[in-house]
Amino acid sequence: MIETIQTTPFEGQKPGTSGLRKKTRVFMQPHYLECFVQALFDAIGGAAGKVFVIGGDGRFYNDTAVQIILRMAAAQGAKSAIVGQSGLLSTPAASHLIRLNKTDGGIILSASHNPGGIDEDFGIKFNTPNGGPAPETVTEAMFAATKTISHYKTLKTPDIDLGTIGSTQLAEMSVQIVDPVADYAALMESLFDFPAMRARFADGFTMRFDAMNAVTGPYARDILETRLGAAKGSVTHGTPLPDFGGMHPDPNPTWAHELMAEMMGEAAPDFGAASDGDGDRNMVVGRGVYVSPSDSLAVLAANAHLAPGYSAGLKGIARSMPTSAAADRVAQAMGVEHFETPTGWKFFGNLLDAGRCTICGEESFGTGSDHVREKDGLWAVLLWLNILAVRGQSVAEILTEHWARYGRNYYSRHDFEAIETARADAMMSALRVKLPTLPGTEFAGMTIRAADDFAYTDPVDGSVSKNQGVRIIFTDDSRIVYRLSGTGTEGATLRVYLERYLPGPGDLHLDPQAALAPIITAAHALAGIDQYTGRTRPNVIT
Ligand code: VG1
Ligand code: CO
Repeated sequence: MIETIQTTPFEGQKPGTSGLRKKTRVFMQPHYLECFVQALFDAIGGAAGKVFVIGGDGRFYNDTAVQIILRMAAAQGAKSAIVGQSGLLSTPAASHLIRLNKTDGGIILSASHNPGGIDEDFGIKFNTPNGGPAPETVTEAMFAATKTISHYKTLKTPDIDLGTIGSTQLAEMSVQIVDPVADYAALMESLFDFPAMRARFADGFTMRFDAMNAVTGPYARDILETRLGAAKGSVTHGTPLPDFGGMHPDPNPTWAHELMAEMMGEAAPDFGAASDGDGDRNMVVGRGVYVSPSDSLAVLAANAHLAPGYSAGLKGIARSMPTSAAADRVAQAMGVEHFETPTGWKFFGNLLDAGRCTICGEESFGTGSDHVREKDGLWAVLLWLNILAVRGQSVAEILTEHWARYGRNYYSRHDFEAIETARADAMMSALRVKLPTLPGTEFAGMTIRAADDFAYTDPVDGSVSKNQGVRIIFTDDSRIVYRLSGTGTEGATLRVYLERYLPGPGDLHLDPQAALAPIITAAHALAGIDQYTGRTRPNVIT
């Protein structure tokens, strides 16, 4: 029986860099999730007759939210829903199912790399029929709808069983519960040289994959251990838990410290990797060597032709603005286009759909290709494994050869988390006001060539996105970028992105923090970080 529930709008239901993220208890308030879901359906022209993919990363409230969304979809007259078993789907697997089944989009429950649990974070995002994150026009329409909402529609029915694969019915809507892994694993087999990788594992190649108790565990076990023959136990923290077992599922050296310690230790395996809450991020580590995400993107792009799915070469390479220019050098050498987009995967969608680029990446441990419309953590790990299997070299050797050929873009991101929003805003405003006066001035012995607030005009549809981060570029192309995070749920997070290019042949193996020291000094002085935020040091360095 369809029910219409009267409600009033909630403040602040504004999607950020990737969906709406709030504290879990905020989402648990009566009508809160329902209001956003109704606004979402209204913003896309209703759900009647449509087919949606629904699933999430298994964090606390995932199962309840899936049931709420299913009831609401059925009440709006949706035709059917494709749901991952137990409500689980990684973000890239959801993107694939949306495309494979030619659906009208999907709803993914995740706060991605943010911690999970009743006192941590929850989130919801909508992906369009191309499988990619909703573009800004759509998220703006959703936000507008949340401000005027007066009622929502749902069903008065008990929960359905999400644990059994097969078809079931929710009022007039059919629900298909599917294996979350099968179709995704088949897609990976179609792209990569599984026999070569299997042979390398059979030869004694060792790896560790830290799933951080998040959604990738079942995918990694099936693909790495079962299909490729990595030793049992290669996947650690492989069972998705509602609170991620207390881990912060952000695959970077700070939060994936167990993996880092093993990879830097004496008995390190050949290869290490970790992924985030919803499985779209990856961190890659060789024995004794950390691979920065910007370098990973460049190496993957330069070697992608070694995998069957990319043997025809790349159409182009895209990176987010704060990501280092290492990938641009690869594109230039290949003679293909390269693009610089604002932060957030949604900006790659048009380029991928238009066939202008094949591989994309962000400095925040995100890499992916035109196989789906999301970044894809396991995909990146498999492409690395494919390259390692074909080249028969170590991660360190591959990096060394890469830098010798292209030079090295030393790179680091410094995060200042949970600072007071008012102070962060004041710092950014003061910086923006100063921008026109900066070119020609000197900081820490370096001269500024250009200073601006990044604006992007989408080359496919002409849409313009402004205020995407402050860029300070020096005469030697070294760079500082300042941005405030759009995924946090507490206070503000200041991200400072630092880059310096050294062409080689010398100085290709410096400690990045040492190589970047003058840029770091300039970054603090220029923006007055210490004065505004009260912090002299970042709390996460990647
Ligand atoms: C961060 C990253 C950005 C990424 C986004 C979503 O956004 O910087 O590159 O696309 O998270 O990733 P922000 O606004 O906090 O800098 V995920 O894996 O958390 O969905
Ligand atoms: Co994620």
